[in-house]
Amino acid sequence: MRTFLLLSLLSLLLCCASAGKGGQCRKPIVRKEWRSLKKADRLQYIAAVQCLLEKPAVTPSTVAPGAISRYDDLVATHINQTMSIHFVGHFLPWHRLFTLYYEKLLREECGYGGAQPYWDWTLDTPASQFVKSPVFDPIYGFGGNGPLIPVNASNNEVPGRTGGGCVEAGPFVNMTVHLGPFASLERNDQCLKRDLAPAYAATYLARDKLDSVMSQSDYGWMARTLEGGTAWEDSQVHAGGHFGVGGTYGQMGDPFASPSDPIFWMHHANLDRVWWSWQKKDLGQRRRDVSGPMFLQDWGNAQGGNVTLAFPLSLGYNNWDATIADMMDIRRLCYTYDKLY
Ligand SMILES: *[C@@H]1O[C@H](CO)[C@@H](O)[C@H](O)[C@H]1NC(C)=O
Ligand SMILES: *[C@@H]1O[C@H](CO)[C@@H](O)[C@H](O)[C@H]1NC(C)=O
Ligand SMILES: *[C@@H]1O[C@H](CO)[C@@H](O)[C@H](O)[C@H]1NC(C)=O
Ligand SMILES: *[C@@H]1O[C@H](CO)[C@@H](O)[C@H](O)[C@H]1NC(C)=O
Ligand SMILES: [Cu+2]
Repeated sequence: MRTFLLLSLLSLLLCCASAGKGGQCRKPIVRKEWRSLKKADRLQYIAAVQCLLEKPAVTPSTVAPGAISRYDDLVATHINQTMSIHFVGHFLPWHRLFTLYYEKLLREECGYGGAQPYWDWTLDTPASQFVKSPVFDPIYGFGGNGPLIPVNASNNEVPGRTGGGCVEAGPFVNMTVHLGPFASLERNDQCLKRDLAPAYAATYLARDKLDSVMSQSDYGWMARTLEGGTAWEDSQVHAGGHFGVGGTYGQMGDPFASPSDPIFWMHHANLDRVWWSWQKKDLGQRRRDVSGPMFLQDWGNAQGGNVTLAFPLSLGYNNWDATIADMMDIRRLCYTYDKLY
């Protein structure tokens, strides 16, 4: 008991020395749903994203020739770690850190005054509502679909996909994506593509899917239910947002380069809100509950054990590392959500 106390005290001290990732928080910033933001705030957020797209990268071009902008630093980090941050116990903590860092960059390097917004996709189902989501608005949103590109037999067809070409409207029509597809870190200039799949999205982003995540009693199964499996029919809310927006050809459907689409952060902020909503139902217990494999889909722990609170999380060249323990309580990270599930 005494050792435990000493250790928690020590970790508290450590946390407070590393600016921004913990310590005293007088006034947490409040993450809100996109459509509930004032229009001027939505435009300010989009402007900050565009600012990040223009700032120079910190990642050395020798390791990632395609990392041109400060925004690309994050895409490169995600690409580089894709095989070790998905289908593992630290999937949610790593993405909590990743989204927190993005929010920090928008605020500290691009003058954004608010918090990272989230996209509550349950508000955009059934399928007939999906494309009308305020998130896809061409002025006060991220723009919508690309034109329909027939599927190439060598590609995996997302059921009910409707686009696949370069986004046709909105603030990111002229965005140049430098990285991807997939694991490549080479420079490969492309447009931003979307391939909306409304029926798929509506199935996997619906309230019943969310409820099955929320009703799990331990972290391991909650996280696994949220992330789903690797086949379309095993999809869950995480896949629903990625393939519902990215389909077959959009960056959101690329497990490696998905952060290339600025909608990524809206989706992951909402997944983070799902986790925090779940934690808040029994915070005493759930701010310490973590499990699941250290290695990709190693559910039987054949390659290694489960993660623990001490497990390290890294954002690579962004030089902003943490442990799972640091990510367990958002009150220490100085943000909150206006509403919980
Ligand atoms: C990718 O990860 C490896 C191993 O951690 C590291 O050596 C390399 O510098 C990383 N590259 C990028 C672009 O982050
Ligand atoms: C199908 O896609 C592959 C890989 O993207 C490409 O090499 C090939 O040329 C495409 N084939 C057709 C018929 O478009
Ligand atoms: C995109 O580029 C075209 C051609 O340069 C320009 O006419 C258009 O205004 C640009 N759109 C946006 C949203 O920046
Ligand atoms: C590893 O985590 C899973 C949940 O993902 C859990 O069911 C299992 O009991 C854990 N294994 C051990 C040895 O704690
Ligand atoms: Cu990811």
